[in-house]
Amino acid sequence: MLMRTLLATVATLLALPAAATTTPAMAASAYTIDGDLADWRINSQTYMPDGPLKGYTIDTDSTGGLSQFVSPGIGGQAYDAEALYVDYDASKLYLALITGHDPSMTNATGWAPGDFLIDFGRDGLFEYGLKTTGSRPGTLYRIGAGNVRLGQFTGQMTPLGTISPYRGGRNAVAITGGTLVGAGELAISSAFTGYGRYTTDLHYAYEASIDLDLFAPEFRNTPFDVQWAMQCGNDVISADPPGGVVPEPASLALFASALAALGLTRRRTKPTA
Ligand SMILES: [Ca+2]
Ligand SMILES: [Ca+2]
Ligand SMILES: [Ca+2]
Repeated sequence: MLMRTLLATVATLLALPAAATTTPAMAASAYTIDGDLADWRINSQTYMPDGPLKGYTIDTDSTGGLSQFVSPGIGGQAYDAEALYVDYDASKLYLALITGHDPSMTNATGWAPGDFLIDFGRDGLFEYGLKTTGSRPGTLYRIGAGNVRLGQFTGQMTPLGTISPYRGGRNAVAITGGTLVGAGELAISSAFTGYGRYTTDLHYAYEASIDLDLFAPEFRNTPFDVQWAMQCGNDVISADPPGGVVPEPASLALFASALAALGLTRRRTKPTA
């Protein structure tokens, strides 16, 4: 997907200078988890954030009806994941998602929304998930390989360029089990218009925060990805902020320059058609 790759690359080029100038004092950020993404300072036309977020991915802005390709499946605007944003400060991890997928859908009426999944180590296996639906939305689960629902598409790639380690190379899309760790915050907006290339298309925003203390100490300072998809897996979006949660303040500047030196860039899961 040339456009998809280009968009991700542009995002990286614009984000890296900002990261390089990030200081520990600037790392503190606060978001109000209310489903209103005004505090993320996102350009409504381009989805670009106007600030040094830790990571984000802007996906292809599809439109139209269910026969339109959104990669790896079809589904048009109703199954379009537009952008995923990740930030953190000294105490919390923050997530924001914009999608054309109606959060009120269920697997009986179409496909339910998936959960936010977090892959520490960027090996394709998710260690945590934040529920978006069901009886406990906004709660964090520690999950293993057997605790996820898989999407419909096989042979999907991980951010490292290998096939997804889940059965059939499928994308993980939602939590089916695991151990309840604690409560995060989650807010989902009602439908809104005015975003993206197709300003009359309906969008929905998810906003979440997770207390960093809920993650096991072994994952501190470990690179991680965040992924979301609706439960069919028709459109998958993934963002990988450089570095791990709870960076040590003194290491931040070094960390940014080391990233530049290594040529590390943000990559997204790039499903094959
Ligand atoms: Ca907000
Ligand atoms: Ca769209
Ligand atoms: Ca992992």
